[in-house]
Amino acid sequence: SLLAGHAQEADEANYDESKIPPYTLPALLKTSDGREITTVQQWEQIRRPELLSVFTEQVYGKMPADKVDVSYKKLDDNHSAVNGSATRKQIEITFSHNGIERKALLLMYLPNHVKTKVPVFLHFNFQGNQTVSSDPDIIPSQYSDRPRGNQASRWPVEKIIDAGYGLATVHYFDFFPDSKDRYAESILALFGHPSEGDIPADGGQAIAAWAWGYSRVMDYLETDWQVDASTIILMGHSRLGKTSLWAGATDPRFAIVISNESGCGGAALSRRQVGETVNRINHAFPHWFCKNFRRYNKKEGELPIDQHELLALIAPRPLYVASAEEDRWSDPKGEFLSTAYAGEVYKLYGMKGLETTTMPTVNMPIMNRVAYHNRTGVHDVTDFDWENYIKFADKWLK
Ligand code: GTR
Repeated sequence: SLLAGHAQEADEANYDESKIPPYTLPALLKTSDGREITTVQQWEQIRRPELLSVFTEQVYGKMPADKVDVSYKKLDDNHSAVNGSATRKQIEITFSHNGIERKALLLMYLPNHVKTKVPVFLHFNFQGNQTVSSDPDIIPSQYSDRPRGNQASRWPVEKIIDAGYGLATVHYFDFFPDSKDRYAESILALFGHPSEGDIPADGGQAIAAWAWGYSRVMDYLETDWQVDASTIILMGHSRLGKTSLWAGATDPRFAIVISNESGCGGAALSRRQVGETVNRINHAFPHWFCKNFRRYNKKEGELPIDQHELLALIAPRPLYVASAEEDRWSDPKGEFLSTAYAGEVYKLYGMKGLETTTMPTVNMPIMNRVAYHNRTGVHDVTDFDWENYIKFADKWLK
C-alpha cells in the first residue's frame, strides 16, 4: 500500500529543525549568469522562461508537443442533481494519436442558481469519480472498483454548489495509472512511450502526464457554454498538489492555483530535507518525476532551483498553499517558507505575498494575493480547507 512504503522510509526521516543541514537557496531574482531581475518585464522575458526550462528538464520532464486528436462525448446532462440544486454532466474525452486511443471521464456539478457562466474548481480525484459522492448516477471510472462515496468527506459538493462554484473532476489514473509498471496504459502511450525504458532523461512521466491532463480538461472547459473558463481554480492534494503547481506553472489559463499538502517536489523546499526527501521520493515513486531529478538524490544542494521558484511561476495569479500540522512528512514549515519567499515576484507586480516569514498560528490563514494556512490534523482534504479555498476564490473572482 501507499502507506507501508513510507512508514518504513519515515524512520530515517529528519523532523528536527536543529538537524537541518545549512543551505543557501538559489536567488529567485537573479539569472543563472548573475544578472539582477528588477522589473516585471525582465521577470517575464528572462528569468521566468529560464526557471521554467530548468524545472522542465531537471524536475518534472517534457511532454511531447504533438497535437493529439480529441473528441468529447456527453454521456449525461441532468438538471436535477444534488437535490435539484445542480446540473451533473459527464463527458467522455477521447484522445487519439498514432493509432492509439486513451479515454478520460470528466464529472461535473454546476450550480443551477447561477444564471451566468460559472467559475469552476478543477480537482482530480484519487479513487475514481464514483468515490466523490454517493450519487448513484455517477459513472464509475475505468481502473477503479472503489465503492461509491468512498472519498465523499473530501468533496463537499453542496458547499461548493451553494457558494456558486462548479466542480470538475477526473480520476487521475485516466492519464497515468499511478504505478511504475503501468506506463503502457498511460497517456504517454499516445506518443510512443509505452515503457519506462523508452522515456528520455528529461521526458515527462506521471506528474507531467497528470499536468497534461489538467490542461486537456481546461481545453474542454473552454468549450462548455456554462463555464467561465477565465475563472478556473486549479486544485490538487498531495501528489496532485505537486501536479497542480506544475500545471499552473506551465499553463497560464488557470486563474487560481491551490496546493493542498503537496510536500516534497511540491511546495516544500527540497534543501531543508525535512520529512520526505528527493532521494526517498525518487526511490518510492520512480515514475513521478523525470529521470534527471534522480541526479539530486542526497544532493539537494546541487539543484539549480528550489521549490519557492516553482511557486513564483504562478505569479501574478492568486496562489494558495496549505499544510496540515500533523502531516510532517510534507514539511509544513518548508511549505510555508517557500510560499513566503515566492512573494518576491508578487512584489515586483505590486502585489502582496505573505508579507511575513513567521509561520502563522494553526487554523489562521494568511490571505493576500498569496495565501497560506496550516490547519490542525493529518494529511487530508477537509471542510476547513475547502471553506478557505472558497473564501479565497470569492476574494479574487467576485
Ligand atoms: C506519499 C508521498 C507523498 C505524497 C503522498 C500522497 O506516499 O510520499 O509525496 O504525494 O503520498 O500523494 O498522498
